[in-house]
Amino acid sequence: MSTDRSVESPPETPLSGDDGFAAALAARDVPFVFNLPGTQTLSLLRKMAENPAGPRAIFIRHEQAAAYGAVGYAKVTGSPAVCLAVPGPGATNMLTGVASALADGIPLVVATPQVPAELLGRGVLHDADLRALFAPTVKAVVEVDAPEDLGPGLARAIDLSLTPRQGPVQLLFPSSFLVTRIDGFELPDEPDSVRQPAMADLDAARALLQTARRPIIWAGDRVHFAGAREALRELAEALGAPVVTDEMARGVIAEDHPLAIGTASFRAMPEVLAEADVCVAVGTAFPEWSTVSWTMPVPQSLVHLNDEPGVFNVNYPATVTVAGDLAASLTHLVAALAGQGAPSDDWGAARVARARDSGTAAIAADRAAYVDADRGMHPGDVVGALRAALPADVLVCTDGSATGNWLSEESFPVLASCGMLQSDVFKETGSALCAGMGAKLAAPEREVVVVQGDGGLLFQLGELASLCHNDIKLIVVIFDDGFFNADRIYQEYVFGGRESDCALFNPDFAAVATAFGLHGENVTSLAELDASLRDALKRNSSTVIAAKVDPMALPYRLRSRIEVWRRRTAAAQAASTDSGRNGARVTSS
Ligand SMILES: Cc1ncc(C[n+]2csc(CCOP(=O)(O)OP(=O)(O)O)c2C)c(N)n1
Ligand SMILES: [Mg+2]
Repeated sequence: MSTDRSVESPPETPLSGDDGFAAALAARDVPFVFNLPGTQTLSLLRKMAENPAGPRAIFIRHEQAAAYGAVGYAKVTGSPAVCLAVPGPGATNMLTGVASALADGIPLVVATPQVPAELLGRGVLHDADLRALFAPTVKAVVEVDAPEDLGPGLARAIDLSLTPRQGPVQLLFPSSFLVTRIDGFELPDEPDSVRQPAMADLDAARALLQTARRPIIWAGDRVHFAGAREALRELAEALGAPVVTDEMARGVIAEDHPLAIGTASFRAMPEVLAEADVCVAVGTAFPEWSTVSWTMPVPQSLVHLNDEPGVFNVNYPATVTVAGDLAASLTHLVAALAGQGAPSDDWGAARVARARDSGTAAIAADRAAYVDADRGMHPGDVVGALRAALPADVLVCTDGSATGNWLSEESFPVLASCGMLQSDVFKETGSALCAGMGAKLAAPEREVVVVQGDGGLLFQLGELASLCHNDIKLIVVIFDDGFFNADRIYQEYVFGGRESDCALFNPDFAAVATAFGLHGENVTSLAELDASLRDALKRNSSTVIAAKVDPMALPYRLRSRIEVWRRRTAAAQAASTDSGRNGARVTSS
């Protein structure tokens, strides 16, 4: 504890718990509290409004958007924001975003004011056991037992969210603490959480890499959070190694760099991985989607560098592991391996160029074989039109949808850090608009474009109001295909079912946007789309563009998923015949 962080109550303006809360936000540079107001939180909101230069309350229209907004903010900055709601239903509405953050390892603080302890379980308004409800969705709970500990508790929760493995932390406190008078409080010092890599591990990594003839690098999103993007590029260049990235890490190397080969959903990837002899995995946990359900042939000689060592040996066994700061590890290896270059002539940039050519040829062959029944624009062309019109450093947010899969095609190379925000594990439909708000607040200087499905937009349609309310400019591009199309695709290819099971009743999207006071357009041709995008870029306020697309085209990435679902369905069907009757059990009551 340091004394200069202590605050005492001046007699003329007594302090209360919310002063501690606001002071902790300011001390830890947490600029945003995503919230939907309620009786229990109003005093804090007033306190924050009194200091316009301090942390800002972002007013959203459904608490789920508060959590998604904090996730979007953290995915760009690597730092936590706070999401806050009233006890009971407000808190439970945040659960999905918090659970998604845990799965993806994204830091945030979920502040859950609680009804008084003595009234819990008696049917008081908003009665719910928030500790139990959040327990499996957070990495830690900071429970505050005294009002003067509210600020220090929040500071502790913020710090904990950033320790490995990063994730959401719950701040649980009686709501009355926000208004309770206190004499003062003392914020803890920020811990120094950076761990340096061990020299012996780095030596082992270097020795293995010196034997490599066809090294490959597999990079995850920790590279971005660790500020190790430049060092990653330098290692790739020192080794002449192609770089594959996780879905969530797209942009940690610009995908037009001669050594950037894209994600595992690019067509040439399995072939290139199979040819590689040593893999350097940097800041990845090898999640399922990014490895196409762990079918990617990652070389058995695997050097795994990570600042979150809990992920070692979980999905692919490593020959050498190096725990600790990624920038330090990479910089050390760059120096140790300088000049090694690609030992094999047909590797490095030459191999990446061949992979790109074969990807382009495969896309062209797919398109030539495709029967265009004039059902709308081909989604692949829409993705190409987006890439052509949007700036190189655009920040795209997408979510669980066939639409998101189209963005994983080679036709949308991601050129800048955080260029494609999405969730890797939850893949929750409907989060993109809300994550986009957080992303724009994190990077106001960049264009943020939300690309989501027609079904997904209606999950959080009310957040269009939040764009106006908080003066946030987004460009929202809707793939209007008339379906929950990812589901329609599985229905057609896995179950042979009726497409009407997944058909949508859609509003007139342009009219909806206009009704919210935004600019809205429905477009049916690539020329219209291009013109709309260029106008939207010039506008200072948000635009919604609904692009009519053909639902029957199949994104490449979903083809491999269809195979996975077919296998899992067959296994489940076989299991049910084998298992006979073993009944159902009551496991809690
Ligand atoms: C919260 C949530 N509910 C349900 C799903 C299952 N799901 C996966 S894709 C999808 C369809 C999304 O439809 P739309 O937003 O129109 O995108 P499209 O697939 O049509 O491109 C659904 C419902 C999910 N991923 N997340
Ligand atoms: Mg759809």
